[in-house]
Amino acid sequence: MAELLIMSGVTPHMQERLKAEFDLAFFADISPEIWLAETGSQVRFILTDGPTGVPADVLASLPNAEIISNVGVGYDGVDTAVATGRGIPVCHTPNVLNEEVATTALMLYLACWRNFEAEMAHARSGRWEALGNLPLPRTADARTVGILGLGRIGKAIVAKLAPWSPEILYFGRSKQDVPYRYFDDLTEMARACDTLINIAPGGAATQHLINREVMDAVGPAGNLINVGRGSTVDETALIAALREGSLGGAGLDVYESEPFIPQALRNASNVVLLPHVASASIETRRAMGDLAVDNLIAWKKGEALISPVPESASLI
Ligand code: NAP
Ligand code: 8YV
Repeated sequence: MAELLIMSGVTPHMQERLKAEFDLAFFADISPEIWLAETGSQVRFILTDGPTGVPADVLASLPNAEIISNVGVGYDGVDTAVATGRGIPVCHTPNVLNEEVATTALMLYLACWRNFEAEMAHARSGRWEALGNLPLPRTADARTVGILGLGRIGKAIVAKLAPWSPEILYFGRSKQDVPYRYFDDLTEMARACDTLINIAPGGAATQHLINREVMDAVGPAGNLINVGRGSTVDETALIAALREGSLGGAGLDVYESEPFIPQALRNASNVVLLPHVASASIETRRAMGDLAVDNLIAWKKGEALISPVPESASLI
């Protein structure tokens, strides 16, 4: 039997817990076409993560799938319309990663404004002794920060930025009851801020929302921080804007075609790059893994799901 198909995202700790409850099959170990045709009907439960999701052809080959549990809060790799249409709820891991992701956003913010990557390389290389100091960077204090996606993590980012006394602006589909200036136009917010932080979900609705016009509006003295999804930023336009200096700098954790990072970004001196590690601490990944496993066990036992995505509400 292969009742739980593990697409990705499993850790040894999660595997121990899952082994006690389910018969496991690992997508990495199978030849998908043959296996799915012969064994796909046995699969009732699916575990995956943000980058992998559940490809449409795989889901279509699992006629008895009952639930998808996603290790990660972003679930743009899962087609929730198809899942809902088939009566399959999707679960994710909100809240347990808010602080970790916010810490990463803060580190990128500080690194960009204070030119930390170049300063660290300067110290390590011995060039300080030979050449003296680098040109002075700009301060991280009292900036005007525009948040695209003032949700759970967006609010944690705002809280972590507080000691740097920023003015906070935000853009989203709806105005919230918060003491920050709301914009219903992203370009207008970009014009008003000197740091644009993206922490909105990926997917069709936010595809390339941060386009060249928005980047130019942030401007030559501004920084773009992306800890949301790579798909939200037009990466080709970003490379051009950084090269031409119409956008001052960028701090990036996510990219359009992960794990590929375009060489032009890797060569650019005005960017700070991370390999999609915003939630990547031992403690936070364990909490995310436990929540993803808890959802699967709850479902198997016929108990209420702990953290279904909003699109699954009609199924619960
Ligand atoms: P959340 O609480 O649902 O917040 C999402 C925010 O985005 C909301 O404020 C929402 O506001 C806004 N939003 C949603 N759709 C939008 C649209 N089409 N246009 C403009 N704004 C939109 O989610 P969260 O828990 O904070 O997580 C946010 C995202 O961060 C995840 O979906 C994931 O993609 C990303 N993330 C990345 C990492 C990483 O490792 N880099 C880690 C965790 C999360 P409105 O509803 O008012 O529009
Ligand atoms: C994870 C993420 O790195 O939660 C998310 O949306 O992007 C990250 O926390 C990813 O889902 C892999 O588990």
